[in-house]
Amino acid sequence: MSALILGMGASGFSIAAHFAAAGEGALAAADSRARPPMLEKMSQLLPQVALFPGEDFSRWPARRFSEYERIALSPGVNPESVAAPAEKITGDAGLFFEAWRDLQTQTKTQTKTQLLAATGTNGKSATVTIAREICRAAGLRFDAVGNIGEPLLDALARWRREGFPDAAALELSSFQLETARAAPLRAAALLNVDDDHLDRHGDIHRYAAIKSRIFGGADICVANGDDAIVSAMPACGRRVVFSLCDLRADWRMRGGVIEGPRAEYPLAEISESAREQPANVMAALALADSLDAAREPEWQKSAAAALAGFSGLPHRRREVLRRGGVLFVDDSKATNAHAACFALRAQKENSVALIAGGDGKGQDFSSLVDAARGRVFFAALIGRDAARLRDVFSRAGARTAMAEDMQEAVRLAAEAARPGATVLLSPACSSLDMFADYRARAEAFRAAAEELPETVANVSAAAAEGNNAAA
Ligand code: UMA
Repeated sequence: MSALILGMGASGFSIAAHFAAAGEGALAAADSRARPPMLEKMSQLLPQVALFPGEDFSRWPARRFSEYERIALSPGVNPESVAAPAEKITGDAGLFFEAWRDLQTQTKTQTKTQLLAATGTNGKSATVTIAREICRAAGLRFDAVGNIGEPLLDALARWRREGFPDAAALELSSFQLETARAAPLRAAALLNVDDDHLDRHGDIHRYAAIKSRIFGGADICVANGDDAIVSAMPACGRRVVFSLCDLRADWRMRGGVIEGPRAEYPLAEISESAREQPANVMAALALADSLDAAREPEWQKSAAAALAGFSGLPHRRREVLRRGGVLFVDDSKATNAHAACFALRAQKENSVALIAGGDGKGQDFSSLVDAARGRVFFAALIGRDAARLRDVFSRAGARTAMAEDMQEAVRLAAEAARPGATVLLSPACSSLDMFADYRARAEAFRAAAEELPETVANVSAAAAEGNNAAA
């Protein structure tokens, strides 16, 4: 079967390798960038794939696509930008589930691995990571893969080589779900639906409908009872509800204790990183609880130990360094306003010199006004949506400045900050207009902070004192 792969990033490479390993016929890959990230790796390791970098395939006529039987999209490629019939289009998640079904139908390759998955506007990475920690603490071989980092098809190839885990949690984005059909999952969690990616999905109803696909083939559907959109979604499998306010939910909060069907976890006994995201913890507990291993007598004890030891995610409110009494915090993973609000609300009064901006993906930023008011005294703004954010933070009473790049933003924020303040990178935007991904953005932040002279905040402190207080 011939196939065209669109996008030569991490997923594009994994799709090409998957097709090549399956011995598929004519393979080609295209990317709008002249030097896409995986160009060299693909030409070296997959010489059978014809490569078309620097091609704006959104302008290709239908006949260019008709040469191929399948068109496999990287998550970042909008299906609507491709003039190919919908039935030919697939993506990495669609191919992963197809391959998974094939594995299960042949006795020789059947695996006992139980698949879990999570989606939602925010908290997906935290949820699959907490589920992984819980399961590993119980002695399971358990991987968290997908949107969190390792592409699904790379994980599948690795499992084929090295052996399948006991269970795995797939982090799935709306981009991946958009091109996938019902997934054969033991349990799927839908965490929340908020304004994000609306430049791609049009409106929140369409975005929500795509997210709800995660429930399509799941035996157990874990739903956030506190999210009105999620609560209204139909579930095919057994519904398990988690809620911070509803005492009738399967997983609920009562007097500072997370209560589940068979176990209780007092918040006081779990780590600070886990305690500050109780909804994600409940979703992870509910997912993990769907596994056969959760019936073991020691399960609750090991889950409690995992929650006590959970230290958070990389690039999520992580302290990077201190310079001249100013703390630099990396929250680069906050790619939408919802996530940035969460980081801001945890900050002290009048303490934040914020760095925000990038590609806002058509979001409504207005929720940031309240979260920033009284906390953010200065905002350095970068990227495509810097001007829109300048209005938002001005409305919140902060001084603002536009910066060309991360280095300038860090310098401006550090100069505005007095000792005791926090320079917080919490962009509320995707990084793709300026960086390869949010990790590269975090690296640029760290590098710029490390380059600052030790004295930068102190030197400007006297001048800034009045400013900060006045802001
Ligand atoms: N490209 C085009 N034309 C387009 C769009 C993209 O040619 O219209 C090309 C780009 O030039 C680039 C390549 O496609 O060379 C990139 O493909 P991609 O954007 O799909 O990114 P990947 O590198 O394959 O990474 C993807 C996810 N990225 C996106 O969904 C945008 C990664 O999630 C994920 O970790 C990785 O697959 C492995 O599964 C990142 C992300 O930002 C973290 N996700 C979004 C989010 O979490 O909000 C959904």
